[in-house]
Amino acid sequence: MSFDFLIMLVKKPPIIVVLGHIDHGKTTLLDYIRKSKIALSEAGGITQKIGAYEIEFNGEKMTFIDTPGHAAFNTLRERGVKIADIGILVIAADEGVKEQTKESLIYLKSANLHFVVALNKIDKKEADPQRVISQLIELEVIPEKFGGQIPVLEISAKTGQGVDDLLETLILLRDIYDLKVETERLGTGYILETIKDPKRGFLASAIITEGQVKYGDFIITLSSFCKIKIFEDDLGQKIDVAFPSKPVLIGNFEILPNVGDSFIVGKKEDIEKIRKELEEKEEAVKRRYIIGERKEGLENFEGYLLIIKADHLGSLEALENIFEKIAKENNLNFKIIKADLGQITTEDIKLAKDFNAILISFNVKNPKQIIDEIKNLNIKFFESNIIYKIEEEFADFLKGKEKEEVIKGELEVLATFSQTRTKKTIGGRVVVGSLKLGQRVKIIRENNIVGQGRIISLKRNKIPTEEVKEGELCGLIIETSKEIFQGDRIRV
Ligand SMILES: Nc1nc2c(ncn2[C@@H]2O[C@H](COP(=O)(O)OP(=O)(O)O)[C@@H](O)[C@H]2O)c(=O)[nH]1
Ligand SMILES: [Mg+2]
Repeated sequence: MSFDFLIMLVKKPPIIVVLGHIDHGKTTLLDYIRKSKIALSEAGGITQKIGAYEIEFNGEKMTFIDTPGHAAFNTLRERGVKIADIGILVIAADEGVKEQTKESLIYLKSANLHFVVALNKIDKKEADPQRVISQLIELEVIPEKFGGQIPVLEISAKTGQGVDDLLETLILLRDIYDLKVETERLGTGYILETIKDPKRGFLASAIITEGQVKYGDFIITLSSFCKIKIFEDDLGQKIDVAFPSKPVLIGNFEILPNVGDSFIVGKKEDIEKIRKELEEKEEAVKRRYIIGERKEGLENFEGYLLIIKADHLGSLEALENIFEKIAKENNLNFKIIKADLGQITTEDIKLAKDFNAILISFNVKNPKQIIDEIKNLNIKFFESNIIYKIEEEFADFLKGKEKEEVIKGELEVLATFSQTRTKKTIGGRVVVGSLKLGQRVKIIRENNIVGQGRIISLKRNKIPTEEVKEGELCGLIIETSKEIFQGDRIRV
């Protein structure tokens, strides 16, 4: 039984986010859709980049989040906020599943986001969609054709092949999952990007998520407010009113708001009250993921107690999902007795000791004294920086398989030369063992592993060689996306 007629829910133009591995074609796809689906001549405007854009396809509107590297999207995600309704996971059909593909999948699943897979670059002769589909099935992403839930489409962001089918699928998903929104109420939304313009003052782009926002409205965020005197769409055209999912440019802010802030339309005299409301909204998001110390009811618990510390709310959410999955698949019992943000504290260590819990640290750098204390007290400690590897690493950890790492070779970086996105040219001296061409290496900075890569070129006295030994100087190219600095260690 639906009460739509009481609160006037209407179909929501879906907000779409494009995710996937670098160079698999996210930007090309966003550009293609923008160029081919915005009737510029009709609008008479010039697209302005405001972090998101709106298109109309078969009479249906939809909004694509479009910031470079999705900076605003990531900020929102780190704060545990979800604005996207549907994800497009772009995978280059010639390269297949890569690290960031797996990361994106973990995010899509933990955020419970509906998504489609776009097998891109289908125009290339190396494209092998069947192979990618097998990889997906291995990752438990089951395409519709194989009885699963996930639409998988072949596209070319370059030629546009399959893009209309993709857009149709997005609308279909909106309808299947019945995404609706309330419009007859005061507007709310999120700040995407902020702009300081010498002529127009403090501006921000935003997405409306509920209700409506009108020219002249007063909007309030936690850190700023604005009587709207500039109100434009992504084509730079003046608008009077904006409904949910619409990306807009808002001007006349008192000071620049923060990216990721939510806003509410209100009255100036209600600022204090509304800010309290906004604070409570943020608190509520936090409370969903942060678990204070839970020491009750553990007497008869059989299984592993976990204490999780992570870099941000988005990670906590993903971790809680991952541990749930590990527990289910391996018939294990986990209970999280604390989940919080930041470094490990002495309180965390005490809690771990008192309850013999496993202390888990994700993507935070802990002070040396803390690590020493953990070792001294023999606390069970699991650390990781790579979300998609946790499942495997944690399984190994539990099996006690963590063998002491044997260092076969290590080089001290004495100089860095050209650094492209994927290749770093460096020079250095071998300080332990030897390094060989083709070996996989870890990049170590201040005793922490900060990245991985492979030696794809090795030269001694400018002459290519297979191996360099302790004490020798050499030049090498490491295939890695990580930047390498003088003083880093390259470890085999
Ligand atoms: N042949 C072909 N090349 C593509 C296609 N989509 C993207 N590319 C190319 O792949 C490279 C990376 O694309 P880009 O959109 O920057 O990837 P992003 O890092 O995911 O944003 C660029 O050189 C694109 O021209 C496609 O469908 N076919
Ligand atoms: Mg890009």
